Amino acid sequence: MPALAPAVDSELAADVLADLVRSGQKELPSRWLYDQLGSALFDAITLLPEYGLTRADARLLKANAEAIAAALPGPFAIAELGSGSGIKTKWILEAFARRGPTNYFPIDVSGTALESCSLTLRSIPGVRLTEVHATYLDGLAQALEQRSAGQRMLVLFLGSTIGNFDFPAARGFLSQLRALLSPGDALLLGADLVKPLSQMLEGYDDPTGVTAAFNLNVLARINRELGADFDLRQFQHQACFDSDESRIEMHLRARSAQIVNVAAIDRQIRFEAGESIWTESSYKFRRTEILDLAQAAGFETRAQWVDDEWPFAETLLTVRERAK
Ligand code: AVJ
Repeated sequence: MPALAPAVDSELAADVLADLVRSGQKELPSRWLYDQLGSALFDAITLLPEYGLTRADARLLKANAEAIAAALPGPFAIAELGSGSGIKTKWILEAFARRGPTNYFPIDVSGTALESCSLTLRSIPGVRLTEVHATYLDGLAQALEQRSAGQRMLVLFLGSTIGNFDFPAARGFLSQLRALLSPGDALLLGADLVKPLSQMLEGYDDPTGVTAAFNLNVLARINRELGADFDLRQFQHQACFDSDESRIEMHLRARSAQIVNVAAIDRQIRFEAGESIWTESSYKFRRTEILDLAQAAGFETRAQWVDDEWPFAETLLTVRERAK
């Protein structure tokens, strides 16, 4: 057994090697933002007055839970991609559980996230909760195996997580999801909409600096988990909107030229002054784009609800019957 290999999260190490140690635009996949501290900082973001996304999502689910349940008659199991804090899901589960016993499968790669979601949701009368510790599509496949005969599946993909994918990836992901489902199964998709530029920028660069901390924490995580020596004070959080791509980008910009050592992979990362690491994309949709995306992936639109205060859409989709 090789004694010298340090214990590292090899996936993070692999991404740092592939996306940071290179010339051209440096990048990090946005999923690395969510360690325990990152997840706590994201929860704080959802409380910021400038970040209305999560509240809009919750308002829409609360106001339309009954309509969603009514649109999907018969016995349904519910699977949620990314278990979240669970609060938003409460309204949906209550609406379905009023009709009959409801199996609920929260799916997450984070054990901590699953635990906190369970705490919030397992006491709802009529809900049977089964944690699924897996990636989204693997977890959905597991949940589908566990549902009882005659039950259909409602998949929840809330909070505009779909916005982290670029369009081809989003279409690809929804097509794979669709391929796991059967006619009559449904998807409730939450997606943030295009809004005035200043509102979008404030939402991702708030004056209290919570989003900056959320972003910078990914460097602290690399320090903690890969023994790197990033000096966080030498990096600046930035958010910008690319209107051609219709996405907010978060970057960490080097305030000076510097060299960072990453012990676990025995590499150095060189930064020019002003060079950035691109850490996240948040696509902002038009209502019709969501419908086109869903259609391309083989879903049929049943309803769409948009919040009055903060442009955000909840779209209810079902799997089309195949034309024979
Ligand atoms: C959880 C991916 C929906 O893109 O708005 C919040 C993450 N990043 N502030 C988003 C996030 C910066 C969030 N999503």
